[in-house]
This record gives sequence, structure tokens and C-alpha cells, in this order.
Amino acid sequence: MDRLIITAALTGAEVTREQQPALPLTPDEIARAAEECAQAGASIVHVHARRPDGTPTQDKAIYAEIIEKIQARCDVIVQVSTGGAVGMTAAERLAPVELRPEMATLSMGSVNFGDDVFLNHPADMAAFLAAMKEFRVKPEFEIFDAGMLHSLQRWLKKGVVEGPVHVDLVLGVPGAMAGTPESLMFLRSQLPPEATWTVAGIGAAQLPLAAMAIALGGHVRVGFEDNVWYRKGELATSNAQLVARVARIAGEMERPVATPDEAREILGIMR
Ligand code: KMH
Ligand code: ZN
Repeated sequence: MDRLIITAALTGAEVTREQQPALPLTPDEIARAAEECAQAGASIVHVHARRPDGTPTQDKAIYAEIIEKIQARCDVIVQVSTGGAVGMTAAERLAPVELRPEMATLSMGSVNFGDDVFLNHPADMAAFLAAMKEFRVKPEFEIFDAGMLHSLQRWLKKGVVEGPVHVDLVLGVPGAMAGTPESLMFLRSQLPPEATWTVAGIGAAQLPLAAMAIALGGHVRVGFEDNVWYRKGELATSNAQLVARVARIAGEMERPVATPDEAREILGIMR
């Protein structure tokens, strides 16, 4: 089995300081959190930007500042979000890809998202993919529901995408696929050949699905974007605390964590 790639989803677009007092919001806070997570065993950081008032933004200049500050502190793969926040336009969401980060997310379809709808029109998805090809950004295909994996299979069949692809199975969003072992096992059975995969369990699903991925040869995403708790009734003190726990469990399971360079090799990222 490959070494374990841990992704730290540091901020997200929805979580607030009221929900998680240690949530990193400014470029300096996000860069510091990224460094702590890298030291704890993360090789990728999934980044969302916020305005000074804490609201989500896809502003290119703010992303540029975040990336510069992260790179000044540590070596870690920066993966920008193109999901942004519900309600943003496709053009807005795509902006940080122009900065040529090593990776970016690409959601493979529309889905109910709590009380909202996370819209991903097929034409927008195709435009996101074209931009990632143009700027040589490695996509991480975000899979919230089974049909999205089949959309990716169709792209592969048509030759729109060349494998091996890397996917993130996001499980437990209210309105999407449940954060259960059965969901993970089913999606894993539907993966394209040679695909690498990570799992992002939402809330209480984060830890058990992480343990499953370690055992199954997948990779793991943790962090405040998906889960603010360390355990029931106890908030996590930092993103790094969540990363460190996964790294510890992985070590006990003889699945050492990947360095950023090892992660680049596993994912086929050329710098
Ligand atoms: N904030 C969600 C609506 C991504 O980063 O690519 C979408 C999201 C996915 O967070
Ligand atoms: Zn995200």
C-alpha cells in the first residue's frame, strides 16, 4: 500500500468562529494552521479564502496571499477550492485556479447541501476541467453522491479526462450520501481503474471513515471544514490536532504518512 496522504481542510466556506473558535480565517492564520498540519503529517492543505469579516470569497488576491504565506512557512501541496460557497458564480469560483496551484477541487455534480443546493452545471464542470488542464493543475474530483462517480466514468470513457484520476469521497453532507461504512464500500467498488481516493467524512463520520480508508489503502481528509469536534461534546483545539490523531492511528496500522514529495509521486503531480 502507498503511504497515507492526509489532507487538512483548514477553513471551508460555511464554518464560523462561533462554531469553532480556533477556525483559521486570515491569510496569516491559514498559513500558520497549514504549517502546523504539515508538521503533524498532512501533505495537502485544502484552502478556502475568507474576507476580513469572515465571509467566504474566491478573490484571487486573497488566495495569492494565502499561498505565498503557506509556501514561506513549509512545503505542503496547496489545493484550492473551486467549490467556494453556495450561490457563487462559476467564474468567481474558478478564479484561484489561475494562480496555478498544484491542485484544485472539481465537484462532479449538483447536490442538496443542507438547506441549500450546491449547483454544478455540466458546462461549468467542463470549463473548470479545461482551465485546470490549461494551468496544469491536478484536479481532485469531489464525489458527494454515487451519480457523480458515474459522471466521472463517462468523462473517462469519452477521453475528456485521462486517468489515473484522484477522487475525494465526501460522505455525510445532509442531502447527499450518508457518512456510513456501506456508502464508502459501495463508492470504492465503483472507482475507475487505478484511481487514487481520499475520504472526507462529515462530522462524527470523520474518524471512523478515516480508519476505514487507512485499512483499505485510501487516503484521508480531516479538518474544520468537515468537522469541528475532537470527540462528542469536545471541540478540537486545532486542525493539526485532527491531523495528528490520524497520523498516529496510521502509524499503529503500519501505514506511515506520505511526505509532500511522496504525495506528489502518488498523485502524479509534476512540479
Ligand atoms: N463549500 C461547498 C459548497 C470544494 O471545496 O470544492 C463546496 C466545497 C467543495 O467546499
Ligand atoms: Zn472545500
